[in-house]
Amino acid sequence: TPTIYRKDYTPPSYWVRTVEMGFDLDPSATRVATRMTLARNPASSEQAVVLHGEELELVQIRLNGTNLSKRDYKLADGILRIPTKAEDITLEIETLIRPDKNTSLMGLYVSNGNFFTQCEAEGFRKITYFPDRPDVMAQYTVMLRGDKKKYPVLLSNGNLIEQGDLGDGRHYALWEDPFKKPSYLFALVAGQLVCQERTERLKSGRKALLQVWVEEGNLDKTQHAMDSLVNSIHWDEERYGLELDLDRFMIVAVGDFNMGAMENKGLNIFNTKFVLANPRIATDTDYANIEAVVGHEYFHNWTGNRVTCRDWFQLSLKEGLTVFRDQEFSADMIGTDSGRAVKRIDDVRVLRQAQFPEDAGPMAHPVRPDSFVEISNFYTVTIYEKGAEVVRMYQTLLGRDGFRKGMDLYFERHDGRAVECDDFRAAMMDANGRDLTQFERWYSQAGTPRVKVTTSYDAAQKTYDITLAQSCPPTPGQAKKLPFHIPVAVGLLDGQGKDMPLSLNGHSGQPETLVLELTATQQTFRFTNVAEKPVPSLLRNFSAPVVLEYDYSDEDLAFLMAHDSDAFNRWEAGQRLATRRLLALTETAQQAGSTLSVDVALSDSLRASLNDQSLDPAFRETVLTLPAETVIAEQMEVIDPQAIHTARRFLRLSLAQDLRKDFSAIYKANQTDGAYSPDAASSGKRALKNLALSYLAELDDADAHTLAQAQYDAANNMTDRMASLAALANSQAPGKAAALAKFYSDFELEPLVIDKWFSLQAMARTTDVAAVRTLMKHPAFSIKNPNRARSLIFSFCNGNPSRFHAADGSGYAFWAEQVIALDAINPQVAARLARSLDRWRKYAPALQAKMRTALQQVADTAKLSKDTREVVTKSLA
Ligand code: HT7
Ligand code: ZN
Repeated sequence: TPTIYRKDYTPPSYWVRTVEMGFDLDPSATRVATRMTLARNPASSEQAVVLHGEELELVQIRLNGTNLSKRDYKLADGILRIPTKAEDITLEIETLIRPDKNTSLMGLYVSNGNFFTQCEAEGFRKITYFPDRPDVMAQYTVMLRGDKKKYPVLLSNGNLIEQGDLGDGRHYALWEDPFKKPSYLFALVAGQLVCQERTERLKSGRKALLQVWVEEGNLDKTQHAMDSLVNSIHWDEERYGLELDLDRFMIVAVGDFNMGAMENKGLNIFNTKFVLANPRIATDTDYANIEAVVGHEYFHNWTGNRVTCRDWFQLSLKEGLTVFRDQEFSADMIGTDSGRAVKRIDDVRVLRQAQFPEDAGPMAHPVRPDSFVEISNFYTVTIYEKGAEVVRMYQTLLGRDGFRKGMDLYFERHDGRAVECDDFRAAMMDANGRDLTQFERWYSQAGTPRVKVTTSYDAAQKTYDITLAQSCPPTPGQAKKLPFHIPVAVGLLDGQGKDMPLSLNGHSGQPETLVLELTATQQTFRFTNVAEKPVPSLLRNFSAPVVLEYDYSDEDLAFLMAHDSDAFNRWEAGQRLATRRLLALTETAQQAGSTLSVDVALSDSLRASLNDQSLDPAFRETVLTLPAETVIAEQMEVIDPQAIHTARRFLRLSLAQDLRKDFSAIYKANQTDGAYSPDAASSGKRALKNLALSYLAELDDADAHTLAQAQYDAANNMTDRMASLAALANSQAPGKAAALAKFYSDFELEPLVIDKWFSLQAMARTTDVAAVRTLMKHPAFSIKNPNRARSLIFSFCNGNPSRFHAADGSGYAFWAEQVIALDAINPQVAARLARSLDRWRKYAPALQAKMRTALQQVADTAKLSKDTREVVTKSLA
């Protein structure tokens, strides 16, 4: 299979002006009739119309009203080429497709008897022959026809123009999208669905109809998604001056979906996981995720749809920007400074747990990749989360107002167009009169930069020097890196823990945080009038996606934890302290016959934060949460999953012993009485209370069992229920099996809750491969449903490292089996699972050998999708 290179971009030979589509919906034979008008693109030298098509039965092609025979076109390797030089042409194409056999969930497919589409990135070509590339933008009119009883609801993009009966038990609906769009934003939905709707007044005074469509029986789970949509609409009006451009905006939930959701113009299609919520079935995290994903898809309406990508190498142009926007939206919805900090911490955690490893592994790629085999493999944490960090750095460098000016100019210049990441950067530069040429390297160079900091204080001169030195490790295809433009936000704390006023290079009266711009390999910044030797607070609010190295003493870290005015860095100091202990414990755990021990200094610092009433409960919860096993793993030369697990468990147990009384008091003090509400204050209290429960559960004694069981029995919401069930599942509590069984029977009819049930067990300490295999035999398990496969198989392979990396290699053999099985059903989902062994070279030789065998077993499979093949080939390279 060929590799596609960014440098090979060529413009399309023909533009498509209008598309009229007719669908005769039938699960086993849907007829798709397409009529399109095309115009020659003078910028192309190709003398042919080039159309993509996959898994289609071609019934007929007509060019300007004349039937074409096989001699008139060439069809090979998914490309239909019709030689012509004509300026304007009309093409009519009829195809037949089989949605009921479509298990890849790309193109048109059936889920629970209803029809759905997923066209991004290259799914439209599974519906009809078309120039399926994002720079071809056209206006669509869509006629849907189907059985009235089986498919009472017929939806597509844009406005409903007409609907009616066709006699013969069938009916139709005609939809027209007033905006031109690339084919990846096309959507249709048909089936038995019901909706919650409301009319909302927009900033200009116009009214828009908002709908959330779900299967019958789920209407009582749509309120939060609707509220989130309304909040998103008004947030984009206020923060960016962007108004909804349609009279109707629909969200539809589907149980079979490869990703989180899809921003199809005016007809967003969502994984049920990111729509359905009520206190009975959804946790606080679910509520927050729904708000974020509804926001994300809605914000795409401008950043992605109105201005789209020229080619898929530019994917982060829309995804990085839209993730940044949804992060800011969620932060604003919480509203408090402390809430913003917690959100920032959560986002940085994702970056460190998932993106840093990607950037250091065989699939590392720049935010704007140079090549790919299968674009679906590039919907990555680098494109999304690192891309969002890159966008955030513009804001850090230019300020909020400067960033807004850049956004305004971006829309002014590019509305209705398909553009590149460079165009976004140019808009930011030009709107602010700033040279951001070097900033381009954030798009072109992969790898996580390291910034090494050294400081020196001159008491006589009262100067303080901060020297920043940057480097970036090699990544596939990029041995050497040029220096990045890195904003490093710093503050200096005096002996009382107060921010010192900063004067840099003679300029005094600066605020307490300054953004140093590191552009060379090494630079020194001299602060003057520094009255005493400060403790530096570096990379405040995580101002750049880098690894920052500074030789803090334990005392400095405890001091920052207690005093830093930057909440992110208060948290960060605690994480550094804990990481130090965890790495030392891991090393000890690797030596046979050793006993683990830890000093009380960490407990003392954590106790102070735990009991600090001036801090929000949600923030305290983040401080008391130890770095994840995967984060510790990234800091080791050679990863030893068992030793990391032993070390982390040991530290959690010692903290539970040292802070037992404190945790008990916190548990009691943070009860949320009354009706459930997912607001930030209540969910923060629950988070802290459940953190206390999880530490107390480490003691695994009768008191802890009773506490967890009592919470389980009394819970009036899913957050408390899941937290107590997890505590029981990871313990030796006598009631553990009964609680798991009761949970199942109570929620048997709620697929999203049963996903949680599988997932919780997959990640439980006692769950080994044999137990996962047993769970796979459960009647509720199906590998065909992505959510279910993720809840069990992915949760085990990615979320239970010590069991997955069992010394006998049984986890890897299981992984290979599941990748191969999934690949035959759904290549995208299989390729995601294939990523679990990415970092195999980082492990001890004995494990490496077994991982390699498993990877090779997948690679040797004859009929493997290009999705999975790309991942395993790059892993083994
Ligand atoms: N833009 C959406 C991408 C997406 C997707 C990509 C490949 C395969 C299936 C997919 N479903 C959705 C998601 C988003 O970022 O909003
Ligand atoms: Zn997106």
